[in-house]
Order: sequence, then C-alpha cells, then structure tokens
Amino acid sequence: MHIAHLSDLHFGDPKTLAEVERCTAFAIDAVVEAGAEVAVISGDSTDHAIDVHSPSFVALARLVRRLADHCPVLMLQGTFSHEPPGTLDVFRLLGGRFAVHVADRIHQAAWCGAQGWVASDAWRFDDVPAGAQVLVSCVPTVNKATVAAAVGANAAAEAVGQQLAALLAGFGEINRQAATAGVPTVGVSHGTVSGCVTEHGVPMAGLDHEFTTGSLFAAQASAFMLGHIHKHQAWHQDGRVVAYPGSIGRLHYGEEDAKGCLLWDVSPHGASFRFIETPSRRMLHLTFSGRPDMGAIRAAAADAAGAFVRVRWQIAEEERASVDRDEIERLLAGAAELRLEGRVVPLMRARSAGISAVPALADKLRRWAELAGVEGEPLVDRLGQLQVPAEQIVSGILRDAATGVPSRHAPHSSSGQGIFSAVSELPAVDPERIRRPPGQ
Ligand SMILES: [Mn+2]
Repeated sequence: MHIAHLSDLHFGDPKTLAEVERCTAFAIDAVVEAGAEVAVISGDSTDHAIDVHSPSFVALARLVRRLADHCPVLMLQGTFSHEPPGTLDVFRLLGGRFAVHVADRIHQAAWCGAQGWVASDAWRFDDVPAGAQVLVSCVPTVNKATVAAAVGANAAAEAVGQQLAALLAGFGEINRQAATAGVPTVGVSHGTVSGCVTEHGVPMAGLDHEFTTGSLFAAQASAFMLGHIHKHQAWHQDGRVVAYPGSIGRLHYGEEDAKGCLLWDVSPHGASFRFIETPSRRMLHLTFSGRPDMGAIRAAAADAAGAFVRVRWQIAEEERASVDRDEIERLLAGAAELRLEGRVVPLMRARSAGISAVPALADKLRRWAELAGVEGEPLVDRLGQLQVPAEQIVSGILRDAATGVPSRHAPHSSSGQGIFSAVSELPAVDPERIRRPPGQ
C-alpha cells in the first residue's frame, strides 16, 4: 500500500505562510500524482492556536480537503503548544470524497474501504476488523502533565518513556495478527526518539524522550511514521522502518537539509519509502567571528538572489563604526529577505592576558594599559594619589578650598601636583568605561 506521510506543516505564522503553503501544496500534488492510497499527517499541522478567519487556517483546510478528495486522510494530534487540543476537531467535518480521521487519543484505526475509517473503542482492537486494508496504531502527543500528576514531576519524563514502551509492545500481538492476515501495519506518533538529530544538528540523547528505536520497533508495525523532529531521518530493522519526514518547509535559519514528505510502500512484513523534496526556500546564513568580510559577502551575493539571507557578525565596541551596513545591503539587494545581526562585544568582555601573574597593582594597571593601547603612566600616577588614606585626600581638598591654592596633599604623586590639577589633566574618559571596569 502506498501511503503519503506529511508532518510538521506549521500553518499559522503569517511570515511563513507562503513557505508552508507552497511546500504542502507541492507535496500533495506529488503524492496524488504518485497514487498514494492513504495519507497521514503526523502532527503539528498548525503552529499555534489560529483564528478560523486567518489566511493560514483557510489555506490548511483547503489543502487537507484536496488530499481528502484524493484518498483517506489520518491527522494526528501534535505538540499541544503548536496544536492546542481540539484544533483538529473541525477537520472531521471537512468533507471530501474520503473521510478525514482525527487521531487525538491512543487507539487503533483501520481503513476499511466502503466502511471508511473504523476506530477501536479501547487502546487497541481485539481482532483485526473485517475488510481492513491497513491497520494504524495511533499514539498522539502524550500529555506529560497528566503523567506528572500521577508519578511526580521529576519522574514524569522517564515514566512517559516507560509507559509508551509498554504500550507500543502491547500493539505487537495485534500487528502480528494483521500481518498474518495480509494487512499492512503502520504506527503513527509525534515525539522525540532518543538519539535522533534535530534540524540544527543537535543529537537528542538521554532517557527523558518519548521513544527509543527499540520501543518503536517492538510495536511490530511495518512502518512507523513519526512527527515532531524537523529533520528527515530513518532507522531500519529487519525490513521494518521508522522515519521522520521532517518539516514540510524550511522554517528557520540553520536548517541545512532538504525538506519534503515521504511516500511509503508498506506491506504486511516490511516497508520502504521515497523522499519527495519540496521547493523549500533557500536560506543563506553568513556568520563572521569579527568584521563582516566584504569579499565573502560579494562572493555569496551571486547565490543570494531570491534567498532568505542572514548576516551575523561580532565586533568589538570600538570597531562598531567600521561595519558598512549600507554596502552589505547593496551587495545583497537581490535577497528575498535580508537580516543583519551585528553583535557588539562590550569592552568589558576584553580579557587582559597575563594580568593576573603581575603582583603589584600599579604593574597590573601598566599591563592593562599596554594591552588596551592607552598611555599608562598618568594613570599609574593617579592610582598612587588614590592610595593614600581618604581622610588625607579630604583634608587636602578642604585646605585647597579654604586657601584657593592647590597644595601637594597626595604624597605619592610623582607629578608633584594636587588632586584638582591632576584631575584636570585627565583625558576625556568614556563614562561607560568607568562604570564597567575591565574584568567585571
Ligand atoms: Mn513541529
């Protein structure tokens, strides 16, 4: 049986509507063309709660309807923050040549041709329904809060994994029965497989994820169709396959891989799939650890036409003015979107190498001045003046004020001048530097 598998459509954000609509429409055209017999959307059809009058909602409904006019559709509940519970209810009413089955509880569903979708009352069927053409075990997003209420917040994540493993293994028997009867078996869920890699290349290790590949394969379904992780990836075992198609469109900078959907070929004893790439937008990110390299930007400009481009740089405070934003904008004028993200590193971040090895405070100051490129001796002189007892400084100031004649009241001053005259000689100092001394 040929089954189309789309996931993580994320309709809702007006800024990405054009992207997700174009990619979803392309994917549906492709799977219709390829003769998909059933379609599965494995969660996160929406990005957040959306109003029914929003263009995103209408676009999604129109596309799901188009799919339902071609073949039976199964929509699974995804992450609650993306798809608030109840979001999918309306799709049951959508109509179309074939029914849309909404899977928002743990159960099994079978596509039975003329009888349409048949769902189990309990978490599984006792027997494979008569006329079943495919048996689908549905495990929508698990509400960790419910589990936490039962076992405590600290244990909730691991408990979810353990309970899901027991549940999945529980589907094994009926799936074996179906296979024996010649019915293809499918699992559909939304969550993280321990050891998978996110769209940003981060491996998801640890035990606090919903699934392991072992627990998924234990369900004995020929194909396990997953959603949640936006990077396409798959695992194989004895002809059985677990896979994420990844998100249908490119939603964020840094997502390098091709985007698309899967067209599965599922038999009672095994599965394979073909990845169908969608025309996701090109996103180009240029990152510089210092000043933007105009040569590199010029070289990238040829490729930037029509792409979404982000240029990031990191620059010291005093070099801030040396970045020619206008020139960057001019070079990348052909981009569909241009984001310039300059990060100014405050002076306070500068480390003074070797300063900790110098014992005397005056020498530390000299070393700092040397590294910071400022003249140090006048500062060392003032430091000496500040190191006398405060009373002595105050009485000196009061004496000066009374006589109107500055006197030498700072005994360590090598310049032989008083505080007032010394201060008047100080170079203009950026108040920021006074408030945020180096090393803090
Ligand atoms: Mn998602």
